[in-house]
Amino acid sequence: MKLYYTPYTCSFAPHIVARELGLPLELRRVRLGAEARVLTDDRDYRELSPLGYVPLLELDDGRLLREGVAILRYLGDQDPAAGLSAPLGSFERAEQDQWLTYINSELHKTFSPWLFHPEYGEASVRVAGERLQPRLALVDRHLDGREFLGERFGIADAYLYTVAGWTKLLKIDLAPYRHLAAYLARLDQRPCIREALRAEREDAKP
Ligand SMILES: N[C@@H](CCC(=O)N[C@@H](CS)C(=O)NCC(=O)O)C(=O)O
Repeated sequence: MKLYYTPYTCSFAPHIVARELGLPLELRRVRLGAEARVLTDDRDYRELSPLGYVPLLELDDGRLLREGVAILRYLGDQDPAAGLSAPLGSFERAEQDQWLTYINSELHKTFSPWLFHPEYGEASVRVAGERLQPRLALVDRHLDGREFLGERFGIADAYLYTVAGWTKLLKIDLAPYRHLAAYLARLDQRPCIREALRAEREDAKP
């Protein structure tokens, strides 16, 4: 399988999951933007992903899967026994979907104007900042007394770690969200997360 990715973006979440499960994954780095390119072979990335965004998963038979949540679920389901993807039909799975959807639509997309679309302008950055506060607070309350979003580390944790980690890039003070801050610090130490980070750094070397 190939994962089309860009360092420090949401594509880090499926990268973490693939490593947690020991799935064979080739990294294909993408330069985002109006003229998005696959850097390994200087290919026009929009031929693969028409809107030019990561992540994108390419299976060994050439089939393509877009959308981070779908990719996370697909990867997690490759090894049900590992428990990263909750069992089909269980309430736990519905809760996991609840978090995946929340992270995608309420957190990830609220960060977007800051990180990837400066053209949205100052006003949208201010509004995004205001919208983010209650959304982070909700996650923070949930993590009070919990190690992970669910009973164990799962695909939604890989996504939350990635997206909430952008608070560091943007220098958003996490002091009001101490449970979330502690959660991120714990996951910073998780071996597969460290390995994924190292692999993306190595891959970025000229
Ligand atoms: N709906 C997509 C959105 C993915 C997305 O926003 N990716 C960002 C990186 S985190 C991106 O590639 N942005 C480039 C752009 O919008 O041009 C998903 O959830 O996978």
